[in-house]
Amino acid sequence: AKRVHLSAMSPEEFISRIMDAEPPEIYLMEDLKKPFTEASMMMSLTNLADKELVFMISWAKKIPADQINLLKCCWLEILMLGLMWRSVDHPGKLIFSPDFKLNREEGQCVEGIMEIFDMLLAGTSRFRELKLQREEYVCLKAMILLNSNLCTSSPQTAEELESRNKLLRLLDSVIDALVWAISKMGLTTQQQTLRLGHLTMLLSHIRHVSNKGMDHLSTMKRKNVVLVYDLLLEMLDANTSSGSSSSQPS
Ligand code: AOE
Repeated sequence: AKRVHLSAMSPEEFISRIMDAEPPEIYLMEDLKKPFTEASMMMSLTNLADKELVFMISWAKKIPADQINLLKCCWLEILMLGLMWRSVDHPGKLIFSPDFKLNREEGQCVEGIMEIFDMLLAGTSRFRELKLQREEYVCLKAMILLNSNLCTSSPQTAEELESRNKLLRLLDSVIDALVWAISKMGLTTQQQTLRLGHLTMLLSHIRHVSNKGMDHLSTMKRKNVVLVYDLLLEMLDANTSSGSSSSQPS
């Protein structure tokens, strides 16, 4: 029963499968030495991201597509959407983990990061305004994964064409599931259509912030502010030409 095609399921079943695939709550488990320095803040952020990536890979495997290649494009978008979801009930704060929360008022210490902080807070407020539901959140996350490659890949071989078609069918199922989740909310048909539009438009904001964040991380790495290692490094390298791992001592 485990190998049942996700695209052959009812929207309800589909959502319950992707809800089951949700990663657990992750703790940073570090003594945060305050005041933060640029290096210690970046180290905490990247340590957390690194831990989350391990669980993100197991999550993506349960949404059967070409997971690793897809994740290379969208891992930071997925981290950011997760961060917004955890922070949605805490105006003005970003809840990285139960033991790592940051306020806007805590001020500036990492160069260039407050712009990203504010764009994340703005997206979070928008989700709060919309009263984002858990079912919608898991659908949006799967949509980011499945959509990440579609506009950049032009299939060359029969295999690539096949995998692209599979991706498109899965994406259709996720959209159906999102539509179903919205239809449970007791809105008029027009309100449902508008909500679908507003939710999907937020994905364009997330893509934008993620691109900014990717540039930021590669700059921090190039300036040796932070040592980016293993998994995170591999994911960063996939996004930047300047991210070559050979430029950093191991
Ligand atoms: C890590 C885990 C996660 O779940 C999400 C994100 C999203 C953004 C990522 C970050 C991460 C990993 C590291 C990245 C960053 C974007 C750019 C950076 C990739 O290279 C989080 C972005 C938001 C970061 C906000 C940090 C605020 C720091 C300023 C606050 C401050 O200065 N304080 C608290 C210290 C005050 C003492 C002076």
